[in-house]
Amino acid sequence: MQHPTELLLQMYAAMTRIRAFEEQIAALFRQGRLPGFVHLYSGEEAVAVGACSALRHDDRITSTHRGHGHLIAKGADLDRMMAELFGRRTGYCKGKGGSMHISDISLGILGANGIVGGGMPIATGAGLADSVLGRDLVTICFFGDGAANQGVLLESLNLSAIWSLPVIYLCENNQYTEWMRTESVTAGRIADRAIPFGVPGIQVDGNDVEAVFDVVSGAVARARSGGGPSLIEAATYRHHAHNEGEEVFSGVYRPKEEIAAWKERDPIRRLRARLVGTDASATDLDRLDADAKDAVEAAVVFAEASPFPEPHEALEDLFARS
Ligand SMILES: Cc1ncc(C[n+]2csc(CCOP(=O)(O)OP(=O)(O)O)c2C)c(N)n1
Ligand SMILES: [Mg+2]
Repeated sequence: MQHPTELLLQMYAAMTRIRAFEEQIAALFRQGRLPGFVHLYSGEEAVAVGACSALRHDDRITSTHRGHGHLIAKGADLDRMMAELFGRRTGYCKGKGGSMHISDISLGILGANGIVGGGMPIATGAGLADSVLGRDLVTICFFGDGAANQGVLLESLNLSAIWSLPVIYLCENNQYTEWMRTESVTAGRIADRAIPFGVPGIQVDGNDVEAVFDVVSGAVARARSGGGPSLIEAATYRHHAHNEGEEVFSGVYRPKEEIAAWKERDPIRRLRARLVGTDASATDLDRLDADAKDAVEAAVVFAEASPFPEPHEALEDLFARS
């Protein structure tokens, strides 16, 4: 489908923001300036951005341990994200949650999640609440190929199917579950796990932001109009390690040629090539690249200038209150 240049530029801007954020995090991690674990999303940007561009502002997402891209695509504040990664009080969780616990309910972000598959029941519950309360909201549940092997996916698909819940289960198949090739731990096609439930199961090129946008838009329209859930499997690839610093213990487990071949299909380069030649110029795109870098650098300045939480705050905000 043909998309207006304005939409493509918005998607390009969001994808470059994610890339700039992740590459900055990688550099900070190498310099020993970041406490805690990070799982980076570079290479997979087309999935988060294509999907979130098909949502309304008040729609919802659940995210994963590799969540920065989802959060940025849904509009999360870079300063508060960066401050959280630096463990500062101005962060999303007041510096006490780190990368895998960022959420922003006002933006419909129901949370990154360190539990593999943990977003599935949350998304299903959100869909149930929206359905019971008659709200026309849609929830996208992002998860990985490894998470597709959690039994809760089948429980979630079952409940969403019988109750026609407005939930889209979006699997990011990045070809690896930690340090194992997906085929070595996963039988059959992940999209086919929808079949027994009578739910549409669709595969899409996850490095093509327009294809993701189209497929997710169809699923959103279906969900919003009462047609029920969908399962989408997006093929993609991470440019970085499973977690930064893995080389200390992981050994080499991905062939160099494979990494190079996927980098050739870099989703941002592909969109850039597609955009140059429309009424957008290379200068417009360079400006968006520069804006993304500036925003990320400003976020680092903000984070480093922010205070750490006080010791007496350590036990505050640990449990949700109704
Ligand atoms: C319930 C649970 N089991 C195991 C882990 C350890 N773990 C963290 S990430 C991961 C692999 C996830 O693979 P996938 O779902 O494909 O996501 P990707 O890292 O490739 O984005 C595992 C097993 C965990 N965090 N939670
Ligand atoms: Mg994976």
